[in-house]
Amino acid sequence: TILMKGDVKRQEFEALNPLLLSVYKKLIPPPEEVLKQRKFLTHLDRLVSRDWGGAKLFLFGSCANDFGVCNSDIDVCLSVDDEHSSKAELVMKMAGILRSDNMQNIQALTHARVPIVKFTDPDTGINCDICVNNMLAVVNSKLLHDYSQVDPRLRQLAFLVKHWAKQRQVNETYRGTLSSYAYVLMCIHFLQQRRPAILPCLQSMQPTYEVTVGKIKCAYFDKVNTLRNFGCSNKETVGELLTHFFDYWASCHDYTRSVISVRTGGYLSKDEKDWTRRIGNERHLICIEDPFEITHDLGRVVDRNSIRVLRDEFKRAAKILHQDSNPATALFEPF
Ligand code: 3AT
Ligand code: MG
Repeated sequence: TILMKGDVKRQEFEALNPLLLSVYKKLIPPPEEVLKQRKFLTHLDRLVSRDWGGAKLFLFGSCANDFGVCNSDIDVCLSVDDEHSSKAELVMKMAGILRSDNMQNIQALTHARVPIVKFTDPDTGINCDICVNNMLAVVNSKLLHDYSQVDPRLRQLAFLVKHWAKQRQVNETYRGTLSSYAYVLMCIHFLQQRRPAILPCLQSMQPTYEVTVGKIKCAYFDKVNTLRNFGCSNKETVGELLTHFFDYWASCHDYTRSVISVRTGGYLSKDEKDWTRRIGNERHLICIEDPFEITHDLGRVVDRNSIRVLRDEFKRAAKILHQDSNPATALFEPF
């Protein structure tokens, strides 16, 4: 038989895919960890309802969005109706409640852009961050969670990308690289672009879920259990997808003109977003539109130096996946 170019490609991925899937499986939190988290959250919920009438807790971030690997921190949002207190004051009050309950390493970061209180639960060893009235993060976590229910390849791809980013130290917003949230959006966008598409654009479908947070209306189709077969005509494996993901960011993305947009399921131009020049510290060197806060570019933390680091890491990853004899090891090698 004559081996076609496509067949050679397929064979390349046939060896790669099981290796990557085994890395993925090791990253999934085991059931006892999930139980431990639940126990901790039940305790925290009781504490707040006992000591702070009217306050409510919401889970967000990787614990709520289905993209949490082992030993992730827990992100919690405290929702409280109090026009007279600043977020910093509310964070201080929460810190007081935690202190009275003997939580450990309590740090109230009241001057941060988003004030939070960080602490450790001595019973479970869980690290937790609590912020105040940040319901947009709760809603965007639900959006990510709903996307993850459409096709299992999203969670596989995102776990591997997050793991790669942590190992290679390009998941540090304070050093100018991207947040986990940004990486998951990059994965969703990428799967929306495959042909046939693996993910739909939930925000351009008839909304079944609508909430307003401040001035922002969040609406999308969330009956995702009806979409379980959406991507099934595309047979690509996570090995192929991860390779093409890095190919895309290494050599196909138009960094000069393009904005990726999960909200529209496609691309926008920097011109139409007015993201063409540096304003203050926002340089827009890689543009990722937030799905709800659409004036918000998740790439704004990236600077002249870190864009080079990022693009070099994308190229390194792509090269390894195409050429290395032991790609799964080289790809995740600590920086
Ligand atoms: P880790 O597993 O902790 O790395 P994560 O999913 O918890 O990943 P982050 O720690 O980056 O993600 O952020 C926690 C949540 O905060 C995710 C998202 O709901 C919200 N969030 C983070 N960064 C932004 C941002 N720039 N704009 C809006 N929401 C954000
Ligand atoms: Mg987190």
